[in-house]
Amino acid sequence: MSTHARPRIGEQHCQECLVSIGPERIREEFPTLWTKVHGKPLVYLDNAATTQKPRSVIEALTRYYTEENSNVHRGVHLLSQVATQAYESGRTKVRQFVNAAHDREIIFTRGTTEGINLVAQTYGRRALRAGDEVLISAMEHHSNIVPWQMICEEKGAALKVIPMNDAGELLLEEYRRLLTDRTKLVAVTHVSNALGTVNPIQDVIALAHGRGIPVLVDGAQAVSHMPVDVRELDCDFYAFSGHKLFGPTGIGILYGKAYLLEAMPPYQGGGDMISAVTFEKTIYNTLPYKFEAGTPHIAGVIGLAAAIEYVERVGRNQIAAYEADLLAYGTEILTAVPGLRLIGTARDKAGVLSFVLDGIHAHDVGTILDLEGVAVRAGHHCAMPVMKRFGLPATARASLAFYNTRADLDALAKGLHKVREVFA
Ligand code: 7TS
Repeated sequence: MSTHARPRIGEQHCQECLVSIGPERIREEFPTLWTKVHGKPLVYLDNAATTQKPRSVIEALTRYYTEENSNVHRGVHLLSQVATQAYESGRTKVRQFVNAAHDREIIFTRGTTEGINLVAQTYGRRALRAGDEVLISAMEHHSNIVPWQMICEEKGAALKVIPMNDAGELLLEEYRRLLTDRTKLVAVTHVSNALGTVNPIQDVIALAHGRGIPVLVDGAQAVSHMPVDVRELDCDFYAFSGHKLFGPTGIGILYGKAYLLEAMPPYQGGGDMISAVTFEKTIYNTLPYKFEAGTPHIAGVIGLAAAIEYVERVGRNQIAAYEADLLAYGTEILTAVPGLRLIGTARDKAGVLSFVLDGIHAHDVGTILDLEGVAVRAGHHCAMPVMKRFGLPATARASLAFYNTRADLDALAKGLHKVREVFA
């Protein structure tokens, strides 16, 4: 293992880290990438499920619990003030990261799933009447399907689905046709976790706004791969998870436009979300606290802030460019594996390589790759309707991050040849 005598990323090299330093240098910052599995060096290609954490994130968590642990928004004592300051500056960091206008538009949640449920249960509950419609896409993760089904069922509203083509691209003409006076909300993923498709989210938003319909974007798979600017997108809500952005699990973000969040009822009741309570009536707190009942994941916010700092030091444009090259290389070498079919061949893709091997179940592919040290996900990827659309029970999926290398993809291809040998 490295002794880390050399400077950390960003300490001396601020510009074009990936290009000037190279991914091998970056890999040194991620301790889990050095582990061995089944006696083989780990080749981690399951980044869509969760990403590994750089040392700076781990150290921020340790420092908080070692030196600063205290509850926020409560104490007059010093540690509570320190924790509150760190927590709120984490909010500012997130606000800057997505270029939101105000800190109060940044709500801390447990993750993407909770952010979407929050909007469904508050905005959705207020806005939906019998006969109304919520419009989602055919490539949504279950997190952006089930919360809408639940509230639609309760309200007698209907869930409508924008179809996609065989490459995994949304059919925008169909989308246009599905937008009607009954549509009360559009909820679409920025990047598909099962296919890698990058949706033309700006067009999706503009078309909905043309009819006065708000749009929620599921950004779980986007924020780690590309710059995201919520004001440029003009989305009404944008949800993502810290753990897919090199930060801790259990922390997520819901961005919402202030005027919408102001008008929404609270999600959960409890401490911190109130400004005054009597047995007769409660006056709710202002934004963002109205949506943050109870002691929040303080360490999670601090770790997420460190993760964002790390990603910014590497550079989001550099990450996007590097991963585009990696994806092109991966596509080329996987296509050369006999009997392999890529699922998800959109023109605009992020680092996801979903595939099936002729006559071999995805779980067998995943299990044999695991024995070779190669970690991929095999299954429906919490997107069962996507599997149904392609007539498959499951796919194997390699998903990339900026610490992956061409050597990782070579190891994957080699592993796949092994899989074929085993099943020959
Ligand atoms: N939306 C998308 C597009 C996702 O990919 C995921 C998680 C979620 C929502 C839910 O995020 P969570 O952090 O709240 O769980 N996707 C995956 C995946 O592809 N493999 O494991 C989790």
